[in-house]
Amino acid sequence: MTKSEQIMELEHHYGAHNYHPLPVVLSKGEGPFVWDVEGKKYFDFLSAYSAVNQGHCHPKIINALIEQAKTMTLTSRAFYNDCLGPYEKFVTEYFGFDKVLPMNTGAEADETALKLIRKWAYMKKGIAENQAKIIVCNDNFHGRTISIISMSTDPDAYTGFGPYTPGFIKIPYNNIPALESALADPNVAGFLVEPIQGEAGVYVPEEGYLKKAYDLCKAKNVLFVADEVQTGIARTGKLLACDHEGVHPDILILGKALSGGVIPVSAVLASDEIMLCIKPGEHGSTFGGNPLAAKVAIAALEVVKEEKLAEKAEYLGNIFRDEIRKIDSEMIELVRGKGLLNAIIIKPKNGKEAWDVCLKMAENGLLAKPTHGHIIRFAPPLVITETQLREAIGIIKKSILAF
Ligand code: IF1
Repeated sequence: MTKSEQIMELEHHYGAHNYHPLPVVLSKGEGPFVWDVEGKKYFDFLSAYSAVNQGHCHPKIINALIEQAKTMTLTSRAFYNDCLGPYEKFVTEYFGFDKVLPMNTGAEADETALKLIRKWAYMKKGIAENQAKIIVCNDNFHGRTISIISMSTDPDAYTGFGPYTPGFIKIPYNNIPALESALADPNVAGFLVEPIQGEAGVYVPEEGYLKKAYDLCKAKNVLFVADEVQTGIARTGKLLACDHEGVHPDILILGKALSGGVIPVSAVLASDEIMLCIKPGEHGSTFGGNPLAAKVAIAALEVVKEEKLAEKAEYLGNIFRDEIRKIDSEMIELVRGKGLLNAIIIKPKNGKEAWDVCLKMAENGLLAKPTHGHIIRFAPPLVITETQLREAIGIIKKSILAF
């Protein structure tokens, strides 16, 4: 057996089978590249689902991690530490909010947002206890916890995990009339939405959808809550995907690239009016806001500005979509996206489909993964150069035309 096969066998034998990875065993990452255990080099066009926007092992972020790791890694929130306050100031000023509640994973941040919406509903909006409702969109993805999958319309995400958390109203995405009628319910406290639906296959709503949705929520005293775990941190060509429409969400949910993919760091940002609804002892997390996370997140966010990653994503994303659309193949049904969050909808040909295209691209030195069978998401680290991007596009073209 090759070393890759040996390692895949270990995972198969000793690990839960909750994923079906491409048969590639990675061992090194640097910038837009990863290498497998046999030493083969690939362009990483998944970026760990947009967690590695700053590139694998960015020196500035790794150095921040190493320096802090030698000093103090975790205090818990039972005590103060000298990293959290400065980070809280930095990140709230960076995104323009009064306060931040630091957590670790995206799902934890989404759950925190759900709790904040409900607390605010009872303490500020005056909705009767336990009656608060939250509007979510069909085909959403916000994480894997029980309450989050209770919002899901994807049978793979919720089947067999019931009973489900009540209090969610599901409406079609990118559908203003549906939102308008759902907002008629006086017990609605919040609207939780992804500015672009990543898992659904990079579903970009029509221009103006977010702004109209925001305005309708404000007119009904309903919180507009943006889950930017995947679309945030420069991925779509702006610091936040909401910035494309000048929408400042009432609650902002961040994760993934908030740490540059170095360690789990997530955050919920909001105004004092909303955030102070949670009192001491009503929410928390052992690792939330730990010194390592604080230092790593500051470095990761500084890299975004210093290297102008949002501007790069905007410029390179246009090149990507233009060039892919020029490929003359009936397998390419549609190319869509914003910045460097893009997807190709693949039409099966002679029984070959998205998975086969991904295997062929891997053979040719580029890693990407299908979502929902026929859609391939392309999300390289935002540090990729134009030359490297054009080389990667060549690999995608060669791979698709091979069928
Ligand atoms: C998996 C998907 C992407 C997210 C948004 C919250 C979370 C995610 C918009 C939760 C996480 C990850 C989870 C990972 C694969 C990946 C994913 F395919 F599952 F949906 F990116 F599209 N909000 N997305 O995208 O953050 O708790 O994972 O830190 O679960 O397979 P997390």
